[in-house]
Amino acid sequence: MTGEGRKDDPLTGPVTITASDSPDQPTPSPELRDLYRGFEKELLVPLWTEIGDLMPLSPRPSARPHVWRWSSMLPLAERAGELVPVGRGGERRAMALANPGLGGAPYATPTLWAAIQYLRPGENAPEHRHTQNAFRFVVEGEGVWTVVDGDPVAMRRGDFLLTPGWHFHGHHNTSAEPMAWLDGLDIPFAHYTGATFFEFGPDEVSDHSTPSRSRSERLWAHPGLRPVSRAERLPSSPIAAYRWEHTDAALNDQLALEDEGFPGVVEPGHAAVRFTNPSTGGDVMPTIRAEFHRLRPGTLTAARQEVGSAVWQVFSGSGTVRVDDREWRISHGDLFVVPSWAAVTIAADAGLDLFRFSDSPIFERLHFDRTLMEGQR
Ligand code: GTQ
Ligand code: FE2
Repeated sequence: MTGEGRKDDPLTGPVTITASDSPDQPTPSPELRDLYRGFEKELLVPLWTEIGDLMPLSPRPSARPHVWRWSSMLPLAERAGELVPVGRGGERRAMALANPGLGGAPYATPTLWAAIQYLRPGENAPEHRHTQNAFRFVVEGEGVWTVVDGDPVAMRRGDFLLTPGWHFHGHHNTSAEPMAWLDGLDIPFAHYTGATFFEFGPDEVSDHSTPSRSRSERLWAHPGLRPVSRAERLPSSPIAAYRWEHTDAALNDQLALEDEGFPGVVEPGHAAVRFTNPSTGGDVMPTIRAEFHRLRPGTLTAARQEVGSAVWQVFSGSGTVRVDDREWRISHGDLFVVPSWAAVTIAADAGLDLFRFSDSPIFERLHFDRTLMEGQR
């Protein structure tokens, strides 16, 4: 809505409903002005003044393409480690990406939260559980165990770890080094839709043991195998940790097969895997899709548009990313946001590994999903 700005009294103040840029607006008249004043008094908004914003020909999201530099975020996280305790109340020393198009809210996109979390040696982030689905991705370091419903899960470089909604979780750093990692959650989606519940758990994580594999992995993380005793379709993946060695090997094999003349890659020089829920074959959690992409040296991906938003993090290598009319050089740890329907292309220098997460499962479930690949217009 454009116009004069709302004054306190809807009866005597200026009419703020204006014809804006939509065609076929009625001719201004004192009667029309009274009609619009009546709408305002009754908290009604006529569609004919709003249609351009509400029903554009293609998505016009408020979120903007943006990049956050790991080299800028990490020193701030370290400083927060010195100045800000972690414990009950704040719960986590997590610093969220605030998309410049979302009015200062701590949201990377309208649906997704992305944050750098920081835990110093010996520190303990208390247990809690919430409706929101969460994951961790480890771009560097190790030494923290996240305890998910009593199951201690080691966090190491390259690992992708799950904390699906309503599972208790706390983190503790048993090593001599601080550790920083990426958190991804559906906090904005849950917040807007009024779907959030939260419960405190013990102040100390329930189990301080440090096994290299979690119980969940021992039960569920064997390729192509599921325990026969567990036949149900679970809403979220029961695998608490997807280990880097498996992700790396899968990507290496895709590229090796391409060399041998077999199909399997997304496009020439572009291998990718999606993390899945072994009980369904679908996405790891109801609201979040997660993938890992590997580009050979010199690969340029075809432009791709998709309904729904995504956040990418560079794991290793360097390159250039273009999102609509924005372009950035990217390297280790850098995060960038691709808003809904923005066209993204990525070019690798001497190879590029990227982690990506998105809200696609929401849109697919609602049949709002749509994609467009360059050359298929
Ligand atoms: O680690 O439990 O970045 O609850 C935001 C909310 C991390 C967590 C975040 C959380 C957590
Ligand atoms: Fe949490």
